[in-house]
Amino acid sequence: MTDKRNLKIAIIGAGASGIMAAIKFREAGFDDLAIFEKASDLGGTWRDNRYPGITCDVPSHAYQYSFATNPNWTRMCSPGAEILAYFRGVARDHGVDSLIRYDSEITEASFDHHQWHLTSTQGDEGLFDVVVTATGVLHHPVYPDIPGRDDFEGDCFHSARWDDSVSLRGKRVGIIGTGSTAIQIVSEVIDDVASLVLFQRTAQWIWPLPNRLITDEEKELYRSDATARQAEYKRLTHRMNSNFAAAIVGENPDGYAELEQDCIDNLNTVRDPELRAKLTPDYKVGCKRLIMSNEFYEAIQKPNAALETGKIARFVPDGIELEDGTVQALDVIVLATGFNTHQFFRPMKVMGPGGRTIEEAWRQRNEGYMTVAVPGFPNWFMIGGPTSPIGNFSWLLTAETQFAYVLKLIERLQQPGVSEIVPTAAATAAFNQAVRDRIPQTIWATGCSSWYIDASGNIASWPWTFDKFEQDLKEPDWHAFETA
Ligand code: NA7
Repeated sequence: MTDKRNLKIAIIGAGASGIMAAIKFREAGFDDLAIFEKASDLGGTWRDNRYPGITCDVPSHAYQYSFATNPNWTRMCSPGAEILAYFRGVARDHGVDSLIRYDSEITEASFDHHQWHLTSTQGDEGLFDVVVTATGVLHHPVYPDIPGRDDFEGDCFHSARWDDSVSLRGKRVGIIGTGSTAIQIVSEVIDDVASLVLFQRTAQWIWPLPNRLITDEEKELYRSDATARQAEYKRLTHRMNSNFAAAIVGENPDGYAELEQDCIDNLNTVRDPELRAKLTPDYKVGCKRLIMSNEFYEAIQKPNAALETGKIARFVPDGIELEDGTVQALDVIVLATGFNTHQFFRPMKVMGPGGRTIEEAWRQRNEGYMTVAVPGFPNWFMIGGPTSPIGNFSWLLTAETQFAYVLKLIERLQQPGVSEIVPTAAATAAFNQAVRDRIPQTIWATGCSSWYIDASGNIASWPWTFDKFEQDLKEPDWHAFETA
């Protein structure tokens, strides 16, 4: 690196993607790095989500970094605390934890004279040649637009803001929402609570993934044989990306038919026809992010469980009132109502050259080039930008793929006479037109609401296979970029 320009780099976010980015930057020889983290701990969504029963919905031997495979995963889909400990351990072992500036939320970024000027909640953070945002997807909790929440006299909190001081044991518990989070909570707490009411607005398809324990023999093998560990990582990521995800985007019809049948068979294990009818979705398998559980249907059939499909009218002091006037009396209400996945790094105020803001650039819709960069915002790169693969893919492999591509762009900035790199408006328009042309063929466009769809109705996920994603991001098309 002696004759190359050493760049001053800011990474925003110390979750899974930010930690990976710092490690990879170091490996590539960049040493002037800072990671800004708004909270006082690392781990992103795994720090924020601590609800009972939390596991990843991607198998652990696939939901890990390719360069730090862990032999000690305890389950097929390991618990959240174990995943958080993994990220903590990797950050520490690679020495990037010391780069994190905690309690420093970047509030403003403005570009001038080839550099980004960052301001955080701590004050002026100075100038950086490059900014990489790693601000995650499942990050901004959505609170339901149901009136009267403050009127409720019991405890009420969002699943991503779990209140550890509240015990559910022996209580009358209400859970709003039927996403992956709610399904995991119900399955975990049903035997502890006096009664549980699950408020369902939309039924979900559930794939019966058994979350088996990984045996001591398997762990021993993975500990002693790094090749076996890598092989398991490759086998699972391939199965997810090439089979499962291809089925979801319409390129593996046999795989899709099998998936659909598995979900139908799973639903048919529900014994009471009335309950089964209520739990039957009216949209296609995979339209919403598919839920993995082989415990939920058993849990919701227990005598102390009830599925409430009546429309919620309001919170009342005693619990929740439905539109027909019935009141469900409750001690604790959990809002498992999901996340705003279209915020990206906002509310940060980002101003490109000439003061043009990201809000102006994204007025119509959030759009970038190849999921990582935005025209008019030089040297600003995103891990997990608009159109990233979010439809039941492994986020970590997505992040690594994006980072490898971004690194090639950043290395351009080390060449003499190059201080800025940015995608062209034309290449970005062509990319997004291709996305819009492909979207109608995907399962997500077949008629359901989901967190893949933004407020204007645009479907935000990569609409092709994961194999194509990896292929397209292998090497930048340099004609799609301008340098200065
Ligand atoms: P999700 O999957 O976005 O689920 C949120 C749930 O909350 C969903 O069932 C919503 O119903 C429901 N919801 C949201 N607002 C309301 C109101 N106002 N009234 C009733 N029900 C409501 O979030 P999760 O946290 O479960 O999972 C997010 C991801 O984390 C998941 O996909 C995995 O990747 C891990 P709707 O379906 O919109 O009718």
